[in-house]
Parts: sequence; C-alpha cells; structure tokens
Amino acid sequence: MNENKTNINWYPGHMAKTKRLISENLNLIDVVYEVIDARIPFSSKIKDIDELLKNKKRILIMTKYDLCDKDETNKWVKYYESLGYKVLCLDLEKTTNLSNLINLTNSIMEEENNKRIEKGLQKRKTRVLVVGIPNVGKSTLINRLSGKKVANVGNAPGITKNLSWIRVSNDVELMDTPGILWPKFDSEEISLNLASLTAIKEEVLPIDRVVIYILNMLDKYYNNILQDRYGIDHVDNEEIEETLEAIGRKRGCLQRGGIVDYDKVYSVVMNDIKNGIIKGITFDRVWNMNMLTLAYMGDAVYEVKIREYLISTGLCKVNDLQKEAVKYVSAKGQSDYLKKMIDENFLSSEELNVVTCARNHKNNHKPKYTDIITYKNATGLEALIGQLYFDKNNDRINEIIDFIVGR
Ligand SMILES: Nc1nc2c(ncn2[C@@H]2O[C@H](COP(=O)(O)OP(=O)(O)OP(=O)(O)O)[C@@H](O)[C@H]2O)c(=O)[nH]1
Ligand SMILES: [Mg+2]
Repeated sequence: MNENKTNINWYPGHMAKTKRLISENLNLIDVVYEVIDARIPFSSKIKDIDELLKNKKRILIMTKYDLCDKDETNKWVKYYESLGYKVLCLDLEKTTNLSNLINLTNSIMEEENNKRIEKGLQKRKTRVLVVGIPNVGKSTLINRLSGKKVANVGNAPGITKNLSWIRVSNDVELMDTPGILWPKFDSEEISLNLASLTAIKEEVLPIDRVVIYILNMLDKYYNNILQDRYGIDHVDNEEIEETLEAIGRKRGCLQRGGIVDYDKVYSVVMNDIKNGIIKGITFDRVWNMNMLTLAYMGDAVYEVKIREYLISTGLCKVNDLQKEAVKYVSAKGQSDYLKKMIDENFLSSEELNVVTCARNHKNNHKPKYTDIITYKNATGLEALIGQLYFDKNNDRINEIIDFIVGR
C-alpha cells in the first residue's frame, strides 16, 4: 500500500496566471460569485481569496447542495452569515430558476445604480466574476443563468481553461474562470477532502489513500452508507486489506479466480462519489460553540498547562517563572507558535477550522498591547485549546503543549 505523505504542493502555472488576470480585471467587476462545494464548505474555499478579491461585493454560493448533509452544511451557512457573507445554497442539477441569485445581485447593485440615476447616467450592466476551486460547478452555474450551454462543463477538475466574458442577459455579463487553488494546502485533510470530491486531479494523490480516507470518513460520520453500499459495518485500519476484500466481494470487483481487484475497488468508491450516488455527505465540520467562549476557557487551560510545564523544568522562583512564561503566554508568543504549527502541518483540518473560525470572529475589542492580527492568532490558539478541553481531549492538548515547548 502506498504510504506517501500527502503534503503535496499543487499549484500549476495556469492557476497563478488566472489569479494574475483576475487581479488585472478586478476593476471591471461589480460583484463576485464565490463558488464552493456544499460537501466541503471549508476545504473548498480558496484560502487567499480575500487578498485576491480585496473588498469586492461577494455572494458565497454553495453548489451541490443536493449531495450534501444538509444539517451539517446549514451550520456552515450560519457560520458564514455570521461573518457577514451573503450565502446561497444551490442544486444546479435540478434548479433552473435562479431568480433568488439574480434578486440578490440586483439588490447589491441597487445602491450603485441609484447613484448613477441621480447623476443622470444610465443603469450599468452588472459584471460578475465567477470564481472558485476546480470542479465546483462554476461553468454549470453560468449555463443555468444564461438558460443555455454557453460554458463547457465536465465532471473533472480543469475543464475551463481560460477567462471569458459571457453575456447572460441584457443586464448581466459573467466572467467564467478556470478553477484555482492556493500554493500549499494547510493540512493533509484539506488535500484529501479536495481529492475525495474530485477538486484536484486524480493523479495528484495516491488513489488508495484517498479511498481509504473516504471510507474512514463514512465510518466516522455516515456509517449507514458504509453498510448500504459496501456491506461492511466498520473500517478496520489495522487490517485494511480485509475491509477492501469485503467491499470487493460485495461489489463484484474480482479478477479471474475470484481474487479481489483492489484497483477496481478504488474506482468503485471514487465513482460512487463522482457520480453523486453517495449523497448526504459533508466532510467539513463547523464548531458550534461561540468562539470567544472557547477562547476564554482555552486561555485558562493553556496558562495552567504552561505553568505546569515550567515548574516541571525545575524553576521555582516566581519571578523566574513569570519571566519564562511570557515567551509562551504573550499574544506574540501564542501567535508565533500557532503559525509554526500551521506551517509544519501539525493541525488537522478540524482543528484548523476552529482556529480559522476564531480568527475570523467579529469582535470589536481593540487589543492594547499588540496588533490585531497577532491578537486574532492568539485567540485562535486559545479557542483550539478550549475546544479540545470541552471535547475532553487532554491527550491532544498535551501534544500541542509538547510541540510548543519543544518537548
Ligand atoms: N449533483 C450536482 N452536480 C453538480 C452541481 N453543480 C455542478 N455539478 C456537476 O459538477 C461537475 C463540474 O461542473 P463544472 O461546471 O464543469 O465545474 P467548474 O467549477 O466550472 O470546473 P472547472 O472548469 O474544472 O474549474 C459537472 O459534472 C456538473 O454537472 C450541483 O449543484 N449538483
Ligand atoms: Mg469551468
């Protein structure tokens, strides 16, 4: 079995070029449709998108809503709305009427158009940029809006190759763009989520790793699918061959002599996802608790853990302890250690979710002794510790403390 680490660097030249062209054309754009996959509302969101789009008005569109786990995805909708996004969930397979999207777009444009009318100018055509990672349905969305096939569509990443303007009505022009990613994935789970839902090309990650990951996610969150489609009630990672054999026999993936063909098993699972046969799945999880409450708890837990560690090193004078503690518990220290953990892929995607949620949390508090970014990073670390505390995952807290103190 291929044990390759999936810390891949996936950033083909055309993506950098697309980003450059988007930047150059940004002043022509009125509204951006940022398209993400409802099954992976965190992993499929372009990580450096704010840098790219600056302050352009934006609608966040979650496609493939027909395929997601609505309970989980709706939590993401609320989360993004709490950050100030306008969010729309769409099933582009069935929906042909996109009046809700048009109305939302018009309402965004209203202010601008009213100003023009006041100045005696005509209403302007709305120019919309459609942007997102590969294979999320950008071109499908454009076709639905125009009511005919104006953009190429296909169930593989990289179908759209160039930027192009498409007129969808007298009032609206859309710019279709090739899918873009970011230079380095922040965690192994993000790359596996993207590969599982075919947002990155199949050859980028070893298919056995992707399929075993999918099976594990089904086992963790959607065990009924595992039973119904593959006839197994759990995935045994110690004896993964047995799990694959069982699926192979159930689904007829056999070579001559009745031997199970693993490659066929991998294709069966990938195709079940690709063809939308497996429905009702969302692989990213949002954390429910108020981020600042988590950070409040995490702050206290982190402080105790660091004090425990410092005392264990043999320091006993309170003055020395306090001096040494600053390195770890100051906002700057916390922010630096968080960055180090992210850079070294130490955090899982669920953990990164918490950090990101906490960092993005709207907060009017103005830190006195540090800059806002450092403060937000420090809050991210505290929220993570708080979440782990409420999950009663003391082992993981200890691992994080060990990482930070270099034990
Ligand atoms: N079930 C379902 N399938 C969808 C939905 N939206 C798009 N698809 C399918 O997803 C696949 C990708 O769609 P495209 O429109 O080509 O995606 P894209 O974002 O333009 O992809 P690139 O051009 O490769 O970046 C196609 O097979 C679509 O039929 C949806 O809401 N539900
Ligand atoms: Mg496309």
